[in-house]
Amino acid sequence: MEIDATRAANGKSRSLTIVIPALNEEQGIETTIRAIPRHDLETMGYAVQILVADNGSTDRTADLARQAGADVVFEPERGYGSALKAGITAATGSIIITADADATYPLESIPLLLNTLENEHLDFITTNRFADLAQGAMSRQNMIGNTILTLAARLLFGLNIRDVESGMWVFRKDILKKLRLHSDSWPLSHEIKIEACYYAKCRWKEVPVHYRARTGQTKLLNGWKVGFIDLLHIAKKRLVR
Ligand SMILES: Nc1nc2c(ncn2[C@@H]2O[C@H](COP(=O)(O)OP(=O)(O)OP(=O)(O)O)[C@@H](O)[C@H]2O)c(=O)[nH]1
Ligand SMILES: [Mg+2]
Repeated sequence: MEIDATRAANGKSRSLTIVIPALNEEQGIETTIRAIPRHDLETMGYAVQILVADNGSTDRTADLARQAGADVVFEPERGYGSALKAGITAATGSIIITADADATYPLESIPLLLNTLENEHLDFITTNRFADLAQGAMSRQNMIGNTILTLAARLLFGLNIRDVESGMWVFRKDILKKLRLHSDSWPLSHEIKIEACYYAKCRWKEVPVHYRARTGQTKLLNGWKVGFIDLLHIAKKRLVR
């Protein structure tokens, strides 16, 4: 239904939406959106929608996003998970790609990731930032926290994964009906992987990517506290889905 509607509107047979959660990211939002190789993706036959999910920016994030060619969806409930879920729900594409609004994830690699999804008949791709970390891209604290959380997910769920908190995913929208995504905050990042790869048994792969140092201020405050909540959430997810 969605694909047919897109074909009628754009003459394209495939459709994708890039969902970008953003909270006061006026310094990075334009660079992030402009890094999307929209023309190349359209040449590949995709109708492209860029959707910024904003739920509380008090700066020019939304205006700059629209100027750069994105649609903006607003969600009253604050939080990383809440914003992402609102964006994913509003997405018209049959394939969804997520990335932060801070110019860290390699949006120029989207064609490569899509080819991997299509050629290897996958449902879900997650990315491994540790494979190619630029200098200063991840603080020592985040590196330690991410390593502990990844080890917990590997141990508890037997997932062969190296970066359980990566925020860049590529997946078919139709897998959403099989996923139980409860978190409205940071845990959504590992919850979607545990749901897709462990509970829903999707065909998945983790792909190495380049990860750059952030533009603008981090929104991940109280890192150790967030990490502890994440760890509890992973453990709880093993007991109750
Ligand atoms: N809409 C919305 N976006 C959020 C919220 N919290 C975080 N974000 C966005 O989610 C993405 C991830 O947040 P970041 O601050 O980049 O967190 P991180 O990637 O773990 O850490 P650094 O990039 O190292 O700072 C960014 O694009 C944020 O703007 C929120 O409450 N609402
Ligand atoms: Mg970030």
